[in-house]
Amino acid sequence: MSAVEAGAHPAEIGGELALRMYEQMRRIRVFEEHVDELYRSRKMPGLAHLYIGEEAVAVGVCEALRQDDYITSTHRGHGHCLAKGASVDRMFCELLGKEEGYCRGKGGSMHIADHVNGNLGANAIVGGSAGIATGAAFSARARGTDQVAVCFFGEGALGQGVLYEVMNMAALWKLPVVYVCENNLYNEYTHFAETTAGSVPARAAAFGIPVVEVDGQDVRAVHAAATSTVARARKGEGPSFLVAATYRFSGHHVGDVDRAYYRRKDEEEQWQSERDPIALHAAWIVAHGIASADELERVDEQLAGEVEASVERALAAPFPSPSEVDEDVYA
Ligand SMILES: Cc1ncc(C[n+]2csc(CCOP(=O)(O)OP(=O)(O)O)c2C)c(N)n1
Repeated sequence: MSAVEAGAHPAEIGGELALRMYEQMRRIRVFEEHVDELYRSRKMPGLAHLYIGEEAVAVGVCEALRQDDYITSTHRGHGHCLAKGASVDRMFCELLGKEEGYCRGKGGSMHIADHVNGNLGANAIVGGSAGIATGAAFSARARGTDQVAVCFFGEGALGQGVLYEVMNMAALWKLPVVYVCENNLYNEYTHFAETTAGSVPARAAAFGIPVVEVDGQDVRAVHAAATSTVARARKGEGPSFLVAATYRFSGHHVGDVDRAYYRRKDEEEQWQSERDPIALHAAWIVAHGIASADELERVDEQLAGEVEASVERALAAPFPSPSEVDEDVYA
């Protein structure tokens, strides 16, 4: 791999993988639409940061991983969790504060971890998971396994020093870690051009870490880029830095409804109508004769039913007993 490789080449993928990636992206989309609705109808305590629009990044990357590979996530983490295999039921239970949730209802949206599937957790601290992912990669090396760690982060984390400390170590020690920068253009309510000096790929290139820049709305391109960077890490050739160009279709969080003061409505509409990763992948599936539009619609209907049933179960599920209020809580 060259120092900076512009654009991964979408690999030819089989129909089974193409359909699985479609289904996974749709599952995330429907899940997130319900989260928004739960917030608006005041059934969900607290806030959540929706991943709608960015689904191809989590799915393209996680489909290139094994179950025992690690990921670390962010405050915008539902898509990463689901793409790595988390249970929709337990995710909704966690968001609604229920006992069956991943943190027994005490963590909420930004603290979901799923160790069985290698998900070391969401993280409310911007850039906070870079050290955890690099540590997991160090641990895999020390234990002599061939596991890989993927660190998802937004471009806002490029301003955090820890990222540069750990990239330095990962490069020196050839650790099996892939840094995945999801550049959705905005750090909260500020365009990243106002917070980020110089060039994004140059940051990793400075450590001799190979960079791949990819269209984050193209799930097959993301998958191809992830497959090559993960293979490189697994072979012991060291870290990579993957920059995925993407966009969040809704607000910074569910309560960020009036956002015209920081980004134009027509910009949002253009991304939604022309760059929706699910619509783009669906069109590709149909054009390649893998499934018809009707068949995809049936997948959508089945998923909608499953996720709806899961919300209903979570709403009816019990809260933890008040006597457990100080259990599993660390300060
Ligand atoms: C260390 C730290 N500083 C500030 C914040 C407040 N904060 C929460 S999200 C966010 C912006 C994050 O932008 P980015 O990393 O690009 O992720 P995105 O929200 O776009 O997915 C900020 C500044 C925080 N959570 N942690």
